[in-house]
Amino acid sequence: MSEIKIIQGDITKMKADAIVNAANKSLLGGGGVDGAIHAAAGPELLAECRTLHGCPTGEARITHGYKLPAKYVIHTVGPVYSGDSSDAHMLASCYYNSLVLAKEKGLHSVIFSAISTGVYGYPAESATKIAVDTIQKWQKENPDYKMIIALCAYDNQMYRLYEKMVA
Ligand code: AR6
Repeated sequence: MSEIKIIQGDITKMKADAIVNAANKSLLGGGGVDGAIHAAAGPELLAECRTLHGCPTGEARITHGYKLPAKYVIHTVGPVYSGDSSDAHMLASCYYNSLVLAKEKGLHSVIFSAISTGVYGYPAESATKIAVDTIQKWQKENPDYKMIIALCAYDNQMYRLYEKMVA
C-alpha cells in the first residue's frame, strides 16, 4: 500500500502532505535545509516552533507548512555524527518517529530531507542505508496504510546513493 520514491531538488518547492526538516534540538531554525524551510514558510513557522519548546535527538514534532507548498512540516533532530554506535540508532529513530507521526496525523505523502548528512556530518552512504532500511521496516509494520514516502536528494551524489539503496 505504501511506496518509496526518490526525488531530487529543493524540498521547499515540493508539494506533499508533509516535508521532513533536518532540525536542531531548539527547533528555532538554523542553516541548511532548516534555514531554507523557515525562509520559505515565513515567520509563522518560527512562531509555532517556539510553542513546542524544542525536541530531543531522534524524536519528531509537527507544525503547519504556512507558505510552503507542503501542508505540514515534520521537524526531526538527527544525531551529530560522532562515530558512536548510538548514531545509527538515533538516525533510524528520526525516520521511524517521523512516519509514526505522519500516520497519527492521517497524512499520506511525506518527503524526507537527508537528515544529518550536511552540517551534522553523517556519512552519506550509511545514512541513506539507514533511511531506506528504516522506511522498509515501517512499511512492513504498516502494510495496510497508504503512504507515499519520498527521499529528497539535494545533489546528484545523494540521488545515486538512494538509487543504489532502494534497488
Ligand atoms: N532541499 C533539500 N535538501 C537540502 C536543501 C534543500 N533546500 N538544503 C540542504 N539540503 P543539513 P543536518 C540537504 O546541514 O546535517 C541546520 O543548521 C543537504 O545537502 O541541512 O541534519 C539545523 O538547524 C544535506 O544532504 O542538516 C541543524 O543545526 C541535507 O539536506 C543542522 O543544520 C541535510 O543537511 C542539522 O544538520
